Amino acid sequence: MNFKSPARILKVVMTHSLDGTSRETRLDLPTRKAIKKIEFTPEFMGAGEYKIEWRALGTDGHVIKGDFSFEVSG
Ligand SMILES: [Cu+2]
Repeated sequence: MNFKSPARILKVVMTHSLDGTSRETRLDLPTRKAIKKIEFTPEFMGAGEYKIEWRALGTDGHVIKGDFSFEVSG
């Protein structure tokens, strides 16, 4: 994940869905510092849909959030 300006990550949740079953995993944060780039290597759960939801605190004090999804076919 990349940010235009430094942000402090507060929370990242990965939801894995397959055949109507979903499992949420809260990812461990690699740092508590304000950063512009952060990398995660979450546990691979095989085929299905993955949704990553994140929340961060910008240097201006505003909370920013977003999400993205991808699918693994198999
Ligand atoms: Cu702001």
